[in-house]
Amino acid sequence: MTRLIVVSNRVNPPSGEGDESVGGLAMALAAALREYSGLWFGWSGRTTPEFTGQLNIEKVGGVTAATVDLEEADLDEYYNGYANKTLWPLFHYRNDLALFDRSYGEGYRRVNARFADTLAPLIEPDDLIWIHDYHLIPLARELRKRGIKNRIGFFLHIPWPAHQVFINLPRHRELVESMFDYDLLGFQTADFQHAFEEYVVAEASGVQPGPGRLKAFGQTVQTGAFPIGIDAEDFARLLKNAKARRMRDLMTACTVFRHLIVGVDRLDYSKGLEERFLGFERFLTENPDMRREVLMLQIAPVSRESVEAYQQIRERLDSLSGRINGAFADVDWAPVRYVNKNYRRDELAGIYGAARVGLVTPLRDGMNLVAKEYVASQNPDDPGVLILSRFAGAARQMKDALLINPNSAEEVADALRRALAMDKAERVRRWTTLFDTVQREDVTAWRDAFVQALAGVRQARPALAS
Ligand code: ADQ
Repeated sequence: MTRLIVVSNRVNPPSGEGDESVGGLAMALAAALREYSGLWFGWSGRTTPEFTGQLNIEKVGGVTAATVDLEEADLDEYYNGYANKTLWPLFHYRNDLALFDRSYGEGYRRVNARFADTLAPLIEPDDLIWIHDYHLIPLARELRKRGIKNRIGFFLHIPWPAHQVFINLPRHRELVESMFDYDLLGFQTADFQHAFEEYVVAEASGVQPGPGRLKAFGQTVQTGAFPIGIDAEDFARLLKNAKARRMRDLMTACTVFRHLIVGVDRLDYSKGLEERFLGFERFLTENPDMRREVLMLQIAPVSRESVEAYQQIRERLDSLSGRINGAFADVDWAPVRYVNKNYRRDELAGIYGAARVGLVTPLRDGMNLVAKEYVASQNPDDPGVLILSRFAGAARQMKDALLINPNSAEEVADALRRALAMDKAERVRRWTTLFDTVQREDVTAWRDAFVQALAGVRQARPALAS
């Protein structure tokens, strides 16, 4: 029987049906793994003085999780280094923040080789292997070197940058060459897929023998766009639970006579938080009559705190939220509520449900699930308005949102005014189309499309000589 092996940097299966602490993606992958009786492999989140390759195997909520500990140096060079200080900023068009350090590249290759050493013995001949994200791009190459001939697919959760941006990466050709050891390469949107293909044609004399087929480096891969979705049905269920209802009531109570504008993002410079605050500040300046009618809630849990660029964005946001409140607050009202906490999924659903505007303004984003979660949480009879950056992958599917350029404070301010003034008929019309897409192109459709495409590619490729 065909098993599915999912590989990602972190492994976090939910502990059971009612576990609302993990994200929707983890839920969907766990459901797929239960269906295919597969295995989820990755880093344990723990460090050890010396790498041993010792596997920790646990059954969590019906899913087998196989994890391995890494050394402190692996964490510095592979995770904080190459993944989060080199690839993440570069792929999000922040070449100014990208750090290129030989030790990072070495750590990245070393950890991918270590993962391959540990994973290879677990693989059976019929297994489908699905590798996730920028941390693990060269993993297929490492597995092929160890004689693995199975079908291997890769899905990139973040953008694939334009050719001229990507070539800022030292040894970019080597990284792309390693991607030709996959059978299937999945991107969030056709734009990212085409940017990848364009690079291969321009830099590696690639040819395209047919739609979604790309030949270079003596190999042929299949490429495709697989826009990730959310579990919309699950959101509808969550909205009915007691925690979600209590949170919704709480938020409604603190915004009596006011409209709630909500943003929910990991605290990351790619999410456009600073620009969002500046856009909101401009809205307050330009619309004195509407000032006391709004409250902006920004939820932004800190992430990647050991990376300096993340410490800096945190300081800037602390100062900016203070400045806006200092300038506009009154004895009974402050315009910005800025919190750095994590919430359960049902609590988030309740918060989204109480918000008249969902403000999702990343400067670059592979997809952006928050935009979809906001839509899924609205009351169909009186829905709120989604304001969405045109630079989020989600903008490709969500054309009935108010699409804006997040770098323009003017556009953010104008969209806020328009959203707050929008009549119910227009809100319902826009929301109905958005919700239809979110529901149809959900996480199960994404997962099944990818797994079926991978299962459909030709069987067995020759292993590489190591
Ligand atoms: P992220 O960059 O993390 O994901 P996003 O798609 O918005 O971005 O997903 C964030 C998730 O975290 C959402 O499900 C959201 O609900 C949750 N979250 C955010 N703040 C939270 C809080 N305070 N408490 C609890 N949960 C919170 C990467 C890519 C994206 C891509 C996804 C999936 O960068 O572009 O959409 O992977 O492929």
